[in-house]
Amino acid sequence: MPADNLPVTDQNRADYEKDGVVCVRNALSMDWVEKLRPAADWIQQNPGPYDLDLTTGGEGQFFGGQYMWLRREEFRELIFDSPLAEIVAKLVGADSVQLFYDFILTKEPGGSNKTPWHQDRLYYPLSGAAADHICSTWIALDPVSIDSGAVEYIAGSHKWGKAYVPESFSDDGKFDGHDIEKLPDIDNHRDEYDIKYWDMEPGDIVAHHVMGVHGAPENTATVRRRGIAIRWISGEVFFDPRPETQPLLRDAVGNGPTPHQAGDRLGGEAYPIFKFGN
Ligand SMILES: O=C(O)CCC(=O)C(=O)O
Repeated sequence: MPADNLPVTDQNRADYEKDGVVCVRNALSMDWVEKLRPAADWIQQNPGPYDLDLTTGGEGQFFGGQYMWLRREEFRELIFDSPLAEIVAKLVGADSVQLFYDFILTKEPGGSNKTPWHQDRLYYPLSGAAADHICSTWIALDPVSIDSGAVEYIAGSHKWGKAYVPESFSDDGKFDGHDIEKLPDIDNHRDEYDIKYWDMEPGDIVAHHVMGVHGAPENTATVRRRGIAIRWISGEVFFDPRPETQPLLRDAVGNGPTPHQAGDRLGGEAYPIFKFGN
């Protein structure tokens, strides 16, 4: 799709800058959604080395798959052939973006898993100034409402100037014990924050900034909630396997398809760069 036809408006760019989060409607066509849905389900049924069953209770699974594009052609096409990379470049005002990884978060109906309030930055085994400006695109594969687990974002939290200790999505305490500030108790003080979420149609995306605080309720609806979150870097980042980072990501970057040593610039075939002239 030529750059002029991208669904990113000046208002989207201004909102992303101000709030650290924005919904871009109709970013992907239904052809993409229909191609990705069976691939998403295949991944859930055939978990790979970086995937996680995040379920902590209730009837429906909370599944987290990572690096799907290395295992299924449909996800590779999403990265290489869809307008997504260029949408992100336009949104963040960069002339190139680099893939970090893709992540699917499927909440089946009836699950009791909340996604805890968290900030993504310290899960990532990365350093460098650009690591503080990664952009995530959460693509809806199903109609999403707050009842089915729409992700909620605290507008402006990307400018709080703080990095918080990661929270485990599966409530297993794996990030406890690090001497890093914890997020405040948001749920008991919701009226003190500007919390935003969007009812989404399949193909809509929400882009959020890596320092932005977000979380999601359990899926109490009768429909599935499949979202694909893709992480995009603009600038140089380096492998930094600090102990509080997400172990599977540490393993993927350190020992995965393009292995890195601590201090290496992220690169190689598993971390492709897409160039545009914005
Ligand atoms: O889908 C969810 O429940 C959470 C998504 C999320 O935390 C993310 O994309 O960073």
